[in-house]
Formats: sequence, C-alpha cells, structure tokens
Amino acid sequence: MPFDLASYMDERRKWVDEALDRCLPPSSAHPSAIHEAMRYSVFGGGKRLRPILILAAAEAAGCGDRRALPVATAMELIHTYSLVHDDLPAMDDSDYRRGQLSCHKKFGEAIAILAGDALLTLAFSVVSLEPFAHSPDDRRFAWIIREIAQAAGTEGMVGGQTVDILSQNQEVDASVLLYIHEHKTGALIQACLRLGGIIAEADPSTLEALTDYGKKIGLAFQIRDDILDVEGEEKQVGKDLGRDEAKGKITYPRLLGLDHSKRELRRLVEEATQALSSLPEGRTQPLRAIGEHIIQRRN
Ligand code: GRG
Repeated sequence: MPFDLASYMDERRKWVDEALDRCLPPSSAHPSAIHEAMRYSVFGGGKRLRPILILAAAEAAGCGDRRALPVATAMELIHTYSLVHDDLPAMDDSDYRRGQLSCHKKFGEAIAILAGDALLTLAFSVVSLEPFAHSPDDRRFAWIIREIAQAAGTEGMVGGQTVDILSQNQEVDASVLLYIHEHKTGALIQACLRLGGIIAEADPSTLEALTDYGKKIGLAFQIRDDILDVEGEEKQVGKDLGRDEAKGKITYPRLLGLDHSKRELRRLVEEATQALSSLPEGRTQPLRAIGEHIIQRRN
C-alpha cells in the first residue's frame, strides 16, 4: 500500500499542536500582551515540518513513540522565534507571515522582539521536560542541549542570517550562497534529524545517515523556498513573495536560473533518499516521502 504522508503529517501536527498549547502560557496570563503575541505567532499556521522531521528521524532510528515530542516542540518554538525576528523592519521587514499580519505589525516592534526572545527561552525550558533530563544519562541530555544551541546560534541559523543580511546588494559567489542556505535554514533542519536520532539512541552509522539526509534536505528545502519566491502564489505561501529579488538577495534561481535550480533540488532530494539506504526501508518511509514532498511543496 502506498505510504499516506498527508495522514502521517496530520496526526503528528496534532501531537505537536497539543504540546505547544500545553507549554505556552495562556493568553490571559500576566503580562498578557507577550503571551498573546507568542500564541498568535505559533498558532497562526505553520506546517510543523521541523518537529515532524524529529519524530520521523526518531522513528527511522527505531523509536516510534512520542519520546521525541518535547524536543520537537522546542524546535518549533525556536523556528517560530526566527520567523518573528526575521520579519522585523530591521531584518526582512515583512508585513505578512503564515497568512496573517506579521507579529510586529499586529503587536508592535517591542512586543515582537520580546515574543521572539520568549519563544527561544521557552524552548530550552521545554527541553528540560525531555525524558533524558530525568534519567542518569545526563551526557545525552547535555548533547541534546548542545545540538540545539549550536544549530540556532552563530554556528548555525544566526550565523547564516548574519551573512545573508551583510550580503544584500553585494556581489557574492556560489560559496557564500551555500553558506547562507546551509546555515540560515539548513542548520536547524539538519539538527532536527540528528536530534531524532540522538533521542532514539541511534548507533553512529544511523546517526551519520540521518545527518547526511538532514544536510541535503535542509538545502533542498531552502532552494524550493527560493523557487517559490519567484513562481509561488502569495495566498498559498502565506507571505509576501518576490522579496528576494527586490531586496537584492542572492538566491539559487538568480545564480543558476529556475530550471537548473529545479534540477539541483531534485538531485539533492535523490541523494538525501540514498543516504537512508542502509536503514530498514519500512522505518524510513516517512522521511523518504517528506523528501518528495519538499520538491513539490507549494507553501
Ligand atoms: C532572525 C536569527 C534569525 C534567523 C532568521 C529562518 C530565518 C532565519 C529566516 C526566515 C527567512 C526565510 C523565510 C527563510 C526561508 C526558509 C524558511 C525558514 C521558511 C519558513 O519555514 P516554513 O516554510 O514555515 O517551514 P512554516 O510557517 O510552515 O513553519
């Protein structure tokens, strides 16, 4: 029977949304402005791809239960913080996100900055709920914290965002573009795959396969994002499009052209799938289907 990715993702999206709802303070909790803004940004749409990748990676490594859910929830909080800050006037200056007004447009800049900060710090509090936090295996728990912090910080997402901002309207080559994409977007996605593996106590070769898949899928995801910025539909994507060109940003379509970018996207997803070939096929079905989904995604 063909694998039903839509049902798989719907079910896990529900787990993640329930976990997000449990960890976020109620909107009415004092000071309500910040809690309202956090909830507005987290629940205003979002595919929950990163948490689903963590759950699917844990499954590929043999852990099919919800053990990875706290870390999956934390990574969605960090991802949402990055979107809130990325939309700020000092960064991408976007009015729309996830099909609604961006956080600063709705609540003002100060609250949006604080909401992003609070989502990031809440993420680490949620990780402390991780089952390893309460077991004698505190080295594994420290490892999980380190993976998250490295992927989100200057060695990962913040580093990529910094080079992205400094490169606008500059002549940059393919190596800078690769650095930006692999760090700004790829680092968090790759970390999701590794975290799923670490939580499942994967052996070194399984962890390497997941890392390799994550690196390729992370870059593929961003290339698809570049392509959608050129030929996507604003209503479906849920944000302003055509902004990369307008802001003088370096992208795959700008560097290679649309057709070549699409070929590169497919090549990366094929290589990502190949990286999983040493793992049991039944357990990697979700990850392989997510790869195909990334090639075709419209939002
Ligand atoms: C502010 C430190 C800091 C970093 C921002 C991730 C990022 C770095 C900026 C976002 C800019 C952007 C739109 C990048 C393209 C790839 C990307 C992360 C798209 C949004 O992710 P989706 O499509 O979003 O998974 P949803 O809303 O579905 O969760």
